Amino acid sequence: MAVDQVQIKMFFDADSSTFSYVVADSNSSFAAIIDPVLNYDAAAGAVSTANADNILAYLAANQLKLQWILETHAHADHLSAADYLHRKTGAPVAIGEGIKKVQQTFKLVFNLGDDELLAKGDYFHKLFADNESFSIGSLAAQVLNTPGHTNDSVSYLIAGNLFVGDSLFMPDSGTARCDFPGGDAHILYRSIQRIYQLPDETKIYMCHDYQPGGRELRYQTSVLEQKTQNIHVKSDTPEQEFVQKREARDKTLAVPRLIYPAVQVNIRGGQLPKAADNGVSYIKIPLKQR
Ligand SMILES: N[C@@H](CCC(=O)N[C@@H](CS)C(=O)NCC(=O)O)C(=O)O
Ligand SMILES: [Fe+2]
Repeated sequence: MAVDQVQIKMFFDADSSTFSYVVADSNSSFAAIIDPVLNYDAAAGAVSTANADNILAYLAANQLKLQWILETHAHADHLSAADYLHRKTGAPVAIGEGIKKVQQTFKLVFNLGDDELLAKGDYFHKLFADNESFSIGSLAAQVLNTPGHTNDSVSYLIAGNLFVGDSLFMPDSGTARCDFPGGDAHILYRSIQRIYQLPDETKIYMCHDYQPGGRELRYQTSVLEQKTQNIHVKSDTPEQEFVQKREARDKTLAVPRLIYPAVQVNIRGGQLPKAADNGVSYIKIPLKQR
């Protein structure tokens, strides 16, 4: 299959420094959306859909038919627009089956009843197993489990293009944090070794870029560039050295600004918590007394 059948369009949410993508098969006009962002004004508790509507406008302008809404993981820093896009298009929302573990963890954190969350992959239409194949029109796609940042992190390999979520950042930023519940730097190291087994020319697409030193925004790199230049983990970096670096950096990071709303919505596939009897949906914040 010719790689130039793949059309990749990047969308950037400046508020959370998140990249979303539309990946389309130019032969069939079928497309997938990866990691769409729902706009959220935390102070007002207001969600809106400017980002997602922008993606829908791109699909319409290019006469693309949405076949999949793919999440690389349950994000902790922004809300997902997956459910909004599902309601608009009917396309299924898919994620790695590790979401069950993430749901189990946060079901306890937020004290959710079975009527709110069963933690069995509910709210998602498709749970991918490791190595599972699927297609976007005539494009072959494969799911690689790449946990470590979260339990449910996967990478999507689509015709030589790898969408890694937060398993890797651009080489000058290294990797994502591993200090969320279920995160583990040892496991992330092994996931990255798995990515480094792919052909050097495999293109890698980021989910975030925080523009270290104020440099220009970058969202694409390659396996070779990562193996030779990643500041946390090159091809010959020992596991222990990576783990030490990663855990030391994690100690310096603040809790993401939107972690509570993001996780509560994203473990439900982007649906807001079920409305209370007054018709209003609420986000919970577990309080700690220090
Ligand atoms: N300041 C951002 C941080 C977001 C964040 O923690 N991002 C995760 C990925 S979900 C990460 O790995 N960050 C690494 C870093 O900031 O070095 C926020 O509050 O939203
Ligand atoms: Fe993340």
